[in-house]
Amino acid sequence: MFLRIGILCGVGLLAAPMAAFAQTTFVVDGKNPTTGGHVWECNGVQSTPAKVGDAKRDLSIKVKNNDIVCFVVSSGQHAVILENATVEKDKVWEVVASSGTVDTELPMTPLYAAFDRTKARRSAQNTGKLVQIRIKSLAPGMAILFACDPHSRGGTPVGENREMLGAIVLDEGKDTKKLR
Ligand SMILES: [Cu+2]
Repeated sequence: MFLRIGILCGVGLLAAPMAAFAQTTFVVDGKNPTTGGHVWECNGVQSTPAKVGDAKRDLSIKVKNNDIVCFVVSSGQHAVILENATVEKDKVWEVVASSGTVDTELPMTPLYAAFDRTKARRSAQNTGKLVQIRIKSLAPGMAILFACDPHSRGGTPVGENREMLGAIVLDEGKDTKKLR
């Protein structure tokens, strides 16, 4: 009897990805690796030092519209910064209800001078589950830039060669809406 239930569950799992409006959840994990430093990691890929405001980043997460990006912290303390939050929120992406917030302005200190303070907003939390966003209308060539408070601030010059910078870009190969 238990075996039969197992088989039925298996069939259900196989059928799910075939749904017309399949939705994938990407977990972006803030952590302090044992090798040192601080990273965001998604599907085994870790962020490497990059430039605030520049979309050229090794951690480039390919999503399709309707997917969920879930920012969490498994070690250390890291708040996610959405670098262009005020212009993207509710247009390019939206916060999943009751999943957290990304409304906090960055501190008015020179450490954050590389960010556009009129656009950048950070999550309320810096440990555990931070916030989830649903991708609404990401277009080819666009990038949702994200960073960490505090590990993306500072630098010499400020904003250069910073840790925990990533991008969310459109997976054009998977976005069936674009192919039709
Ligand atoms: Cu961090």
